[in-house]
Amino acid sequence: MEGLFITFEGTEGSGKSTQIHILTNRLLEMGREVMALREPGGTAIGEEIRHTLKHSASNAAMFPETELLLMNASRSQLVHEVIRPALCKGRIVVCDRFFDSTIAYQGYGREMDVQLIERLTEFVVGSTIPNLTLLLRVPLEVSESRRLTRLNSQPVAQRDRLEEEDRSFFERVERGYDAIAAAGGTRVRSIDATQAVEPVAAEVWRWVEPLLKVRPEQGERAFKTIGEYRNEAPG
Ligand code: ATM
Repeated sequence: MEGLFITFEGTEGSGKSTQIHILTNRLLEMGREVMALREPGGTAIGEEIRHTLKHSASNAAMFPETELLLMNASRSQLVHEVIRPALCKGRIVVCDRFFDSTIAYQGYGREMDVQLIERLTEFVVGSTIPNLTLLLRVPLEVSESRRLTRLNSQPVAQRDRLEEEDRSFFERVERGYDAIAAAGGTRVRSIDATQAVEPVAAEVWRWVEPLLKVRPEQGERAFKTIGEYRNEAPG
């Protein structure tokens, strides 16, 4: 039995958490087995990495390369420990951010080599690729005001290194999401998240519902087994 893998993407203030909450509750009410995860994080190891990336007292010295590798270290743990086993059991996995965030934030935001990031992603996730990615779009001004409000109200101990970046960084992240929307084919669906919560939830459901109907019998398999990789490996 194969599960369904759905990711949410977008900048601060796009309402991802609210929409993930609404969607997972709806699926649970239908009697589906659902797991809601987040990146970076989602495992004990991943949550420690998340703390290092975002809140640790010494993280101001972090280099972009370190950031890229830590994002992927957290992802590797999540894929192997949680996502693949859950999909194998036929569960629905809903994840707040996945590899598209690395393209947007490290590729475009940090201006790192996108092709290198794609190769690294392939190494880390293999063919554990989301069946559907919902990209919630809000203008830069909306995410900026949400981010600045949070920054100014947070105790110093809870400061978030990534949210301290300047406007030009987040402008580049937006351009990254534009590129992901343009290149993502039918996997990536952009939703205007400036609308009220309910219309956005209805649009989310419009994309999710048809995938529920074709699963598990007719759906594409989300990933290969380790054994299949070994069989394909040269030599
Ligand atoms: P949230 O869980 O609050 O979205 O924070 C995660 C942060 O990590 C978010 N930062 N901001 N601003 C996006 C960032 N991030 C990356 O830079 N690369 C990644 O690959 C992922 C998964 C997240």
